[in-house]
Amino acid sequence: MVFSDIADRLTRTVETAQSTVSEAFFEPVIRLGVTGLSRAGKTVFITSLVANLIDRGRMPQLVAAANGAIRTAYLQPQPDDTVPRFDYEAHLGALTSPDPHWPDSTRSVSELRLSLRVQPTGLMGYLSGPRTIHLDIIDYPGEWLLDLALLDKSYTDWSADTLARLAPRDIGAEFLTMANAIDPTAKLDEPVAKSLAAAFAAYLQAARAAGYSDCSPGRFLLPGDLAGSPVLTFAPLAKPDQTRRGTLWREMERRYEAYKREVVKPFFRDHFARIDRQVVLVDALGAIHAGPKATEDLRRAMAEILGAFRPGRNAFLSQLFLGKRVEKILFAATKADHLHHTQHPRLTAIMEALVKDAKSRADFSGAQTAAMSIAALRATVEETIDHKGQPLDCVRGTLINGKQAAFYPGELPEDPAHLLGPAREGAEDWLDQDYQIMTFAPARLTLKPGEGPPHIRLDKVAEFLLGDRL
Ligand SMILES: Nc1nc2c(ncn2[C@@H]2O[C@H](COP(=O)(O)OP(=O)(O)OP(=O)(O)O)[C@@H](O)[C@H]2O)c(=O)[nH]1
Ligand SMILES: [Mg+2]
Repeated sequence: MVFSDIADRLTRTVETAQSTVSEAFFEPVIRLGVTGLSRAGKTVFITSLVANLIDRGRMPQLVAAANGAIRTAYLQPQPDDTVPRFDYEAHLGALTSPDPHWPDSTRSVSELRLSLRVQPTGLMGYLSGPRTIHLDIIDYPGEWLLDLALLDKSYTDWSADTLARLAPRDIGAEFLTMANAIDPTAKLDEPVAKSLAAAFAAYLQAARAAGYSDCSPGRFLLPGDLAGSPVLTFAPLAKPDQTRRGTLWREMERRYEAYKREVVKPFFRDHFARIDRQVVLVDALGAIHAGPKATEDLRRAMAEILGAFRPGRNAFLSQLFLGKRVEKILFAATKADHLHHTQHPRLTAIMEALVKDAKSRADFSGAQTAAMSIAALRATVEETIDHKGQPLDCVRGTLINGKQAAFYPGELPEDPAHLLGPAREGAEDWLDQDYQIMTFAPARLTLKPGEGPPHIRLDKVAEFLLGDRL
């Protein structure tokens, strides 16, 4: 008895040791990139996705959650020691507090590791026992992907393009007046360089606030610890006939090149090139509300962003990827809780049309893609009201001022071309519709045990992105 007991314990110890060793070597990691232009909904998305993977009661369309294959999900220290941790607890705290509010704007890279303990289904799976899969989620600004285009552009070309885009916009007037008043062939004077860069950064902020998407160089929007450094103290200037050394123009050119080398390339090398699966969040409703110009601008920004997913496009990227590729890309129109569900297919169709050109090229390089309309955190309930004797499908929620309101955003067209056509042709306003948007506060939640925050289609998102690996 005693002997077999010892033998038993011994084998068990060996087994445990073996499984620890094999786990250390074979625990698969999925690196999931989450991006989108500023205010697209990245922080809310990651927070709600993680909360709903930990408590899976609202994830029926995620097969591994519905059939019980996922046993537990828990947060762990992330593997990259120098990347800030995604502040999950603070963001979830904001959304689920008794006085719920949206989390603060983030706009730099951060990371979170969620580990899933999964019992594979089927006999073989049962015999092999549960395994651990790590999901490393990386949140980074979409504006940083727009910066990829800079790598192909000289300072001369970038300046010409940027000035051409800025000129017809009212918000560009102040910077243009300043840029036209200075002499680019004069000797560099640091205060002049500084005030030009500040005026250019102010223009980019104003462009972002006005709903424009082409707000690159990305670090000008939120410079973090690069604020005030030479890599961020440049602005576009038309090329003069003479570009002697030591002149303002030459120094701006040098700093532009330094930005590419010291800021853009390290991001693509250290973060982007390691991503396996990607979500691109798009505030399509916000752009439609801002008007045809903002919608066309969003379409163009999407095309540029998606260029980053075709490594062949750029010699620097091809070298980084070395044949590896992003396996799946999901384009998600966020904040779909502003619409009654009857309009969701229309929003999805617009999303698909927005990324159509770029999407087919990404498909070509082998990535699987999909488009969906989602809400990471559902802040409304649906309601049909009587409007002049006709039923009107609305949503109801709490406004930021605490008042309740029923809201009708307008009817999206069945054919996306009815929006994207006029946008492409440069229309000033939408012809037959006015689209509204409202900022609802997150709803006050009373969650049952095992339930994550309410959402729209986050389970389908998770199934698309992770289902095949669980
Ligand atoms: N109704 C609704 N609003 C949302 C949802 N997700 C995001 N929002 C709104 O969009 C805003 C921006 O969301 P964030 O998640 O902070 O967006 P972000 O992309 O992280 O923004 P930055 O960090 O500034 O780049 C929030 O403050 C909310 O007002 C959603 O699912 N439903
Ligand atoms: Mg954020």
